[in-house]
Amino acid sequence: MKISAAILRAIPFLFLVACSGSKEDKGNKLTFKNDLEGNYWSPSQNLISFPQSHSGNFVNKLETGQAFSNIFNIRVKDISSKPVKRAKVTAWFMLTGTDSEQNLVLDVRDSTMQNSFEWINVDATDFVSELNKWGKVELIVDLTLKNRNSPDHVFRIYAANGRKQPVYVDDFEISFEE
Ligand SMILES: [Ca+2]
Repeated sequence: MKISAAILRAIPFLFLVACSGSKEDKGNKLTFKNDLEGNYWSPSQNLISFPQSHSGNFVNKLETGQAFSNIFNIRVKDISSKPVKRAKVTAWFMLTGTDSEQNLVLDVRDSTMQNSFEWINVDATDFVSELNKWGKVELIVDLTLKNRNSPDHVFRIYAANGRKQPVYVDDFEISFEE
């Protein structure tokens, strides 16, 4: 499902942030996690306390006008000095109705972050069939295609919903393989 151009234009300019959350080096796999218990990565106003959180007390609540989760920006050359070949992004989603567009996104941006080369998404409904229950959503991207892993590119990773029925998101995990 495509997110509307208006929403894409509404993405605020975001500075590269130092990675918060954990970075574990497991051989050739580099992993970044965010359980949203703090306002890690590019902070989001859509971080809320939620009794049915997937972890801890906090989640992102995404709906019209509050479309974006906390956002992870990383320059490709800051991931590894070796070429990164594959990204695996997972997050937990809870859907509350049918009027929502629940995307998990890896946006390949230029070095200034102003321009998107490629917007790669997965629709959470491919993974989550029941409303009001948590389901794990997975986006796997081959970074060797289309020059995605050029060292100066920036990967921007987030969840979004620009429609009126709320989507809850928790527990991001991003792994890059060399
Ligand atoms: Ca949480």
